[in-house]
Amino acid sequence: MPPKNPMLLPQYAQRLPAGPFLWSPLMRCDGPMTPDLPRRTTLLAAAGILLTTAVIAPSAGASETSSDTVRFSSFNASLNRSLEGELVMDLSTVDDPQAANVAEIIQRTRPDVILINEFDFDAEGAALELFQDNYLSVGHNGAPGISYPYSFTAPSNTGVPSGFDLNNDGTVGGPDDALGFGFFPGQFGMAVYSKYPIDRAAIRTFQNFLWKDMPGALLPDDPTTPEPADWYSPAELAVLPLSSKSHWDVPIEIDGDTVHFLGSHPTPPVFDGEEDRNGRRNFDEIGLWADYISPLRGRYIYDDDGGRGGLRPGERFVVAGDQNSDPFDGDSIPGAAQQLLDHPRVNDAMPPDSLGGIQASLRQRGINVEHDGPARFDTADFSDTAPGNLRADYVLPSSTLDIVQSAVFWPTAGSPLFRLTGDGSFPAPSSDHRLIWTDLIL
Ligand SMILES: [Ca+2]
Ligand SMILES: [Ca+2]
Ligand SMILES: [Ca+2]
Ligand SMILES: [Ca+2]
Repeated sequence: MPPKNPMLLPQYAQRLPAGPFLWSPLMRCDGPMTPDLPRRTTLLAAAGILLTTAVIAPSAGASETSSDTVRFSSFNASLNRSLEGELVMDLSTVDDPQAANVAEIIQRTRPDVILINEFDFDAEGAALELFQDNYLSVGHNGAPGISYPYSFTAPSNTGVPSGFDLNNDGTVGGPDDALGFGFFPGQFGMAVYSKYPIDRAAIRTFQNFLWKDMPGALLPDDPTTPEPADWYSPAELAVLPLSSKSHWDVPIEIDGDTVHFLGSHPTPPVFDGEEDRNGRRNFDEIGLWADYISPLRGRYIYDDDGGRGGLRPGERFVVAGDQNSDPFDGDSIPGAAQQLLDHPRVNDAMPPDSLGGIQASLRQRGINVEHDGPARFDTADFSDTAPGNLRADYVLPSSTLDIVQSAVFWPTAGSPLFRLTGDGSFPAPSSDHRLIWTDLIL
């Protein structure tokens, strides 16, 4: 079977078993050890970690972090609603079943620092507060409540009218002409909760950085005209931000050390035409963080307060979020996720994984069985016609941070917690994405 993504093979030849393969539970136990998982002596041992901490543990205690590690997490929780104000209404009660399931997943995995994607933004921060008070603080089905003294949210480009016909369908208005896809301002926004203090004065946001100001930006081309890269007019490029939501650098203060928590949610690389305007934006949105963590390459970047440049050399960071790009499968531009995964300053030594993801792939079949990427690393349960289940969500620490363990919260079908994720059902009990976490030693 020819590789679907020939561009990927040179980069991955050293890190994965040769040739196309399907990851099965048998291989997981007996197959070749991939050299990118040095801390796991056997895959069976990895399975044991998952079984005891993430998948079937009925109490939260088993997945509690030890005192010298910090658990960073990313979760596209689908806490978005169809109408402005609807999420605040839902969270004003204690009986929204989806919000309760999302909260229980967080309670059972107990992150210290978490980025939530798809959390509708409101200017008062009401949803942020209500989710804490009415859901996270309230125990669910035996999982104890969890309290985050620190939190952060900020406006998102989603649903903000651009005033232009960005999708070139001849009319102006609607979600596809907004600065980021959305039906109202702030839909599909983001939120951060933390047990550790946030250095609020040092937070940097990149909501307004213009796509055209990225060197080598992959600006899309209108294929019906001879001019290159002209899908967007100069007037449109003068207002079009790179970030479809926002990019945040949220410094977390952990026992005297600072870890820059880098949150974003690049646009899905689909829902467009031959010009691939969303695939190209997705690639560059991922690339913004890749440049930000590269002291020289990041010099062009400006934040929403006019501050210039990226992270200083030696700064520690964790990139988190739904990047909407799997390194092997799906529709993103080949190499999009690898901008971070193969970055010399990024530690991708122990990707979060799960037995539940393997089982889901084998159970749901469809395009999943044709995937090149190992199902154990999948984080999203998408349609099995296309694109199938993908590794879309990431918690990527800097290479100066050591990973102790990591997991995808994807319960196996026999687990009592399977009810929290379901099986490709729509609407999902919680989300079509899974929470992932990584324990780090500072
Ligand atoms: Ca339009
Ligand atoms: Ca053209
Ligand atoms: Ca699926
Ligand atoms: Ca997959």
